[in-house]
Amino acid sequence: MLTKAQVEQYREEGYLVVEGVLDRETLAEVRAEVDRIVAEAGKVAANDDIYDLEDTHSPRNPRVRRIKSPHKFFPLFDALARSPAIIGRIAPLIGPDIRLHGTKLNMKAAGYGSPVEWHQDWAFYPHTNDDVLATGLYLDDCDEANGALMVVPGSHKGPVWDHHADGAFCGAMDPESCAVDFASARPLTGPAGSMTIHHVRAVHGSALNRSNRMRRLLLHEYTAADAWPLIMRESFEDFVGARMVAGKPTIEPRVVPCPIRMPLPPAPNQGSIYENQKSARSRFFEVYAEAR
Ligand SMILES: O=C(O)CCC(=O)C(=O)O
Repeated sequence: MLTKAQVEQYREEGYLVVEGVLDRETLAEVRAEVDRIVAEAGKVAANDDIYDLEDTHSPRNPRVRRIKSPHKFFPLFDALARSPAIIGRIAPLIGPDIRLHGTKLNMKAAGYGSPVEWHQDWAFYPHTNDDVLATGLYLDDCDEANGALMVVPGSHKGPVWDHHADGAFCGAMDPESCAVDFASARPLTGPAGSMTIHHVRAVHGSALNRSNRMRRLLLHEYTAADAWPLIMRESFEDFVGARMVAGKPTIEPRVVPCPIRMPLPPAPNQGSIYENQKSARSRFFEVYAEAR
């Protein structure tokens, strides 16, 4: 389900955009479920297992930044993470035996949706090999104005950058001390229903949504079954069972030389990348408070 040119682009540049992955009906169904979940956010005052909230959230004025791990709580999202439309497109990149690492739905609401600072997913969850990637389904048409995901091409072949500040993990690169040409970053734009794919080592981030349009991105993180995490956070039964979305598990990890930095000691602010990044030394993207 990917052309040879798409596979080559992924290998060379570390990212892809594939249009038309979600058909109109599925898109409508997913959007309706998201609206339902967001409508419930008025009942919560603080971050919990499901909601990651904008700093400006209040029960009266609900502002959801992320729905965390939607596949764990809502069957529609579990089914989506296993769907042939996605698995068929990533198998040519990481092989037929595939494990789901995690899911998250970043909302980036119109007018104030938070930026995500430059980072590499590899800095959060290093594995024994880097046949690991994330897909992102756009639930809205996405362009640069509403906060497209941006990837620095070729950065997946480079170093793993320091994601620490003041002696602890902060989930963000320091834009002032990294030798990365952020100006070369490509915006991954596309109509609703498109899917982005980025390599686990690719440097990526996204800006504040200053447009009057939402930008919802449903991210799925997948690994080759023989890529074992260097920090195991979930049960072995799940690891070889429910989290397998295609093919067979193995207890023989494939180990390849890759640059690694451990995300330790843990970030002082826990709960999500947005919380982790609050302890970053400097920011690249403007935030809502400054934009007003
Ligand atoms: O939502 C985005 O634009 C970026 C998401 C991302 O990189 C993350 O949540 O790790």
